[in-house]
This record gives sequence, structure tokens and C-alpha cells, in this order.
Amino acid sequence: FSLCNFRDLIYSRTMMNKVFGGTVHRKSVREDGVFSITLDNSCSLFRGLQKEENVLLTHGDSVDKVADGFKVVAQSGNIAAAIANEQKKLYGTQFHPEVDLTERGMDMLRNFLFEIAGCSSNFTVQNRQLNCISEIREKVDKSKVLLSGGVDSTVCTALLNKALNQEQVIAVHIDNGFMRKRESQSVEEALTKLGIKLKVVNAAHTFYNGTTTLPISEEDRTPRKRISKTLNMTTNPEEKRKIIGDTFVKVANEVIGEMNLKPEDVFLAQGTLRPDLIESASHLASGKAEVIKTHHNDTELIRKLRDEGKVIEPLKDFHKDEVRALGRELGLPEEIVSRHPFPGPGLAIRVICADEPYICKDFAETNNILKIITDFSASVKKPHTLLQRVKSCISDEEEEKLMQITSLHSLNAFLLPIKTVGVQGDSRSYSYVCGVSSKEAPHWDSLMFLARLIPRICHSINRVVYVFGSHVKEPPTDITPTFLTTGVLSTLRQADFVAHSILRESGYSSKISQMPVILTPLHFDRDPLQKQPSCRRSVVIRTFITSDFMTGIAATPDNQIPEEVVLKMVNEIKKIPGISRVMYDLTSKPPGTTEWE
Ligand SMILES: *[C@@H]1O[C@H](CO)[C@@H](O)[C@H](O)[C@H]1NC(C)=O
Ligand SMILES: *[C@@H]1O[C@H](CO)[C@@H](O)[C@H](O)[C@H]1NC(C)=O
Ligand SMILES: *[C@@H]1O[C@H](CO)[C@@H](O)[C@H](O)[C@H]1NC(C)=O
Ligand SMILES: CC(=O)N[C@H]1CO[C@H](CO)[C@@H](O)[C@@H]1O
Repeated sequence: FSLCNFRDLIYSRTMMNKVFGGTVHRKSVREDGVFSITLDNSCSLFRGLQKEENVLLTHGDSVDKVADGFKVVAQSGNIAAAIANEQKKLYGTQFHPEVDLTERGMDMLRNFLFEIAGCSSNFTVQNRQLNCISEIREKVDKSKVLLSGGVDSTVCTALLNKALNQEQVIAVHIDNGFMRKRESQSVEEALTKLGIKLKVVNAAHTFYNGTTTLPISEEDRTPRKRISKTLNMTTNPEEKRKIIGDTFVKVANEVIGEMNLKPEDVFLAQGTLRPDLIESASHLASGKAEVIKTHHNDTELIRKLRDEGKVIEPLKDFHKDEVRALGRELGLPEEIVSRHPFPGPGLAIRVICADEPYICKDFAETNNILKIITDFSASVKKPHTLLQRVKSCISDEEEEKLMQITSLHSLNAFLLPIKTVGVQGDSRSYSYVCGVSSKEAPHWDSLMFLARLIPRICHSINRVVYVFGSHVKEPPTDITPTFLTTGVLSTLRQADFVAHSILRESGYSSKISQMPVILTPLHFDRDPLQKQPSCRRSVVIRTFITSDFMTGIAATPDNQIPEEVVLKMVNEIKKIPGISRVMYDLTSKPPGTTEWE
């Protein structure tokens, strides 16, 4: 039995000759998109489907003639979208049955597995739960299990509680002061309902006042170290993470010390999921994440347990949606189960800290290029040295579309003097954000188009955001000094709470994989005559849709999320004291990572 994507076949020359008789047509540009295909629903693969179905198709390589024994069983225009040899039970599709965008893809896979290949299904959440439970019992036996973590570990805690005796499970939650509003309470409440006692350690002030040791300077290779500033005075993202990691180790060691646990009697449980493993294996996605994760758990006891193979990860074969199903099965409330993933260092990495603006020597030139892009229809009429640079980065069709957009809409684009993390080529970079504002109401398709174009033309730009509100005439060129202090965090916590409550009430929470809300040190619209100091901050809403956790897109308002939901978030966030403007991140990954830091 075989079901595969054309592309896999096409790149194997022997398969290509065998199946297609050597006639594959290659186009220079590949484009994925949702297309309606016409299919032959007498073919076993398509049984029960309509004659027309929407699928995510890869236009690119296509088949002109099929080999003997095969026939074309689906078409998109004059392109073969699927071929089959029913006798040999071989099937090939030019589209992706495995993605959500192929509406009936699951039915096709079901047909293939159960009707064609004769598989039967026992890989159910219930069965897997039973398997997990017997594995845990066998491994842990009479020992104790220690767990620490936030909401991500709640399902793991509930599972262990079901598998073992109550006194064997020790659940600790260290509140680092970077949790969301009501997060620690809701974890505690949900676990209490299941009869699990959670030890909550409030360590917020220890974290804000935490320090780490750093090399004397970047050039200094000697083991000499200096003590960093306290976290509440640190702006460098790497240093912030390192302090949080070190402080976690310090607090965890204290807690473990107080409990008098003997290493020989203890197992350590972690709520690691399949995507965590995938994510840390991919250099594109992980960056420093892996380092941070090990660092976090690197207490003396934990290291010892790891060396002895006494770390258990019962959810390591589960994907996020499967963990959610398991959580429901275990009786956890929907609020906890359907919550979006949240990073370990929490809100700390969603505050862009700064004590000075980020303005490098390319600032002015990049702003000039941005002007040419947003005034493209006028710029092409007068010669400009930078115009050629813009043109050399875009295709003819893109040039045409840019002409059209810039003649229809009055947009302006400008650099914002802050840094965020992104992926350019194969490496991480900390670089500028580009803001776009418009005189008219936002036209989202055009903005998304610009957001794809701009980082390709200007490599020092990692992200593009839309700035809500009136046309920005004077973009800020300095910043509001911003550190991880109680006040700053409570502003972000409030904005995050408002945005997520609105998303949840709208019913679109499950359509968005993650929605970081970020606080930036940007104060717009200051009166230059009154010399008002920069004292307000601006919030960014980053909607992110992904299924593989390695790449993803921002939700387009009016397409994947209703514009009115976004506008409601914007209006409510603007009411929070100290907020200047609200922005919407338009960037896909790459070039922008999910998180801003
Ligand atoms: C499904 O059945 C197979 C064969 O009996 C077995 O090996 C496997 O463990 C079962 N899977 C689950 C999740 O129960
Ligand atoms: C902050 O930490 C330092 C040591 O690093 C300590 O001396 C000081 O008392 C702490 N301050 C507060 C307010 O906790
Ligand atoms: C940081 O914390 C220390 C000690 O807790 C405090 O003295 C200092 O004023 C704080 N700094 C800021 C910027 O809030
Ligand atoms: C036992 C323990 O502390 N596990 C934690 C290890 O670090 C990851 C990432 O921060 C947490 O999610 C685990 O809960």
C-alpha cells in the first residue's frame, strides 16, 4: 500500500520513471495555495467525497502523462492532482491531504488507512492513557515523583495522580512573577478539584532582584566573571533569560532542600510534548530555547536523577491537541485544557526592555528605502539610486501589485527604534521593527503583501507591524526607559488579559495557535513643542497560526479572525493607563519568530 505526495515521488528518479513514464513538467516557481479540484469519487481514496473539494495544492512540478496501470483520479484545471493504480493500491496526490486547509483530507486518510490498507484503530486517547498509566506504575513503583511547572504540566500532574498514590506525587509551582493574570490560581484550583495538593512558591521578588554571573566582556575568554545587574535593571534579552534560569535553579534548590527528598527515592516528571522535541531538534525554530530548557532544570538533584535515568516524560509522544483530549478525559476544566502554549520565562520575554533607542548607521537609509516602497507608484517616475535596489528584490508581478497598492492607499512605513528577534537565512538576528500606518482604514491583504516584501528588501528588518490609529507623521525616535518592574509587568498583564478574554469570548481562540501580547517602549504622538518626555508604552498583538510549530503565519483580520474582534482588543487595550498605541504584527515565521525576544 502506498499513499504519497507527488513531490516525494518526483524527486526519486526511479519512482518517477516507473510511475510517470519520465514525463514530469517542472515550473520555476512553486506556489502553494487552496484550489478546488475535480475528483473521481468512485476511486477508493475519495469514497464518500463530493465531486469538487478544496485542497492545498502545490503547483510546481506536474505530471503530463501517467505510467501504465495508473489513471488520473483528480484534476485541477488541466493539471493532474491525484493518480492511482487501484489494483496495486498505489496512490499519489499533488496536494496535501494531511493539512487543515484540505477540508476533507482526514476522510481521505481514513479511507486509505481503514478501507484500502485494512488497518484498525486502537490508537485512541483512552488506550494511550491506559498504556501511559501502566508504564508509569511499572517504572516508578513505590518511589515519589516530583513535578514543577506551570499550566503546561497540569495534564502531566493529573495523569500521574491517576496512576499513583496521592502521597507519591509532589507538585510544586514556582510563581516567578511573570505569569499571566490569575494563572497560578487557576492551576491550583483545577488541581485541587482533582484532589491534588499543589505547593505554590511565590518567588516574584526573588526573580525581580535576581542576578547571574557573566564574562567580563565579550572578548574576555578567561574564567573571570562579573555579577550582572539585577533583573529589574537589565535590558539585554540573553541576560534576562540567564538571570531567570539561574534564579529558578536557586529557588528550586531551596524548595527541594526544604522537602528533605532522598535522590534514591525520587523520580522527576516533565510535561515535555512531542512538538517540544521537534522544536528543539530544529535549529530554525529553537535558537537558544534548548539551552534555556536544560538550564532551568539543572539543579544538583535534577542532574543526578537525569544521570540515573530517573526522569520520566509520559507525554513525549503526544501532540498539543492530543494532550488537550487527554486533559479533558482526566477531568481538567476547558479553561486550562484549551489554553495556548506559554513560554517558560513568561511575560518577561514579552516586555521589550530598553534604556536607549536602537538606531544604527543604516537607520536613515533604511527609512528612505521604506519611503520608496510605500510611495512606489510616485517613486518610479523619478530616478532614485535606491529604486533599483527595491526593484532588484521583487518580481514583475510583485512590482505590478506594489504599483497598484501604493496608488490606491496612502501608507507610510518607518523604522521603530527597538530590536526584536527574527530568523534571517539560517541564523537568529536581533533587529528593527518596521511600522506601517495608513490614512484610510487598514486594507489587510495589501498590508500582508507589504509585510512579506519589506523584510526581503531590507534585511535589517525582522518584522512589520500595522500601527492602529491616525496616520503616523512623526514616528518616535526615542524610547520610554523600560525594565522588568512590578508596574511595567502589571500593565502588560492587564493588556494580555484583556486581549485573551476578548479572543476567548469571540470563539476564535482555537483558530489561533498562540497570541503573544507584547509591551514595547514606544510613545507615539508626543507634542514636540511641549517637550513632553517619552513616558507611555505601546502594545503589540501577535496572532500566530501554525500546525508544525516550525513555521507559521500571522492571522489576517477578516480572513482567519474577524476584524471586529481585533478592533475590540485594540479599543480595550487603549483604555489601560499608560498605553500609547496598539499595533498588529503582520509577520510570518520566518522571518519573524513567534515571540519577540
Ligand atoms: C494497538 O494494538 C497493537 C496490537 O495489538 C498493540 O501493540 C498496541 O500497543 C495497541 N495500541 C494502543 C495505543 O493500545
Ligand atoms: C536583592 O539581592 C541582593 C543580593 O543580590 C540583596 O543584598 C538585597 O537585599 C536584595 N534586595 C531585596 C529588596 O530583596
Ligand atoms: C530594582 O530592585 C532594587 C531592589 O529590590 C531596587 O532598589 C531598585 O530601585 C529597583 N530598580 C528599578 C529600576 O525599579
Ligand atoms: C521538573 C522541572 O523543573 N521541570 C521543568 C524543566 O524546565 C521546563 C522548561 O522551563 C519546564 O517546563 C519544566 O516544568
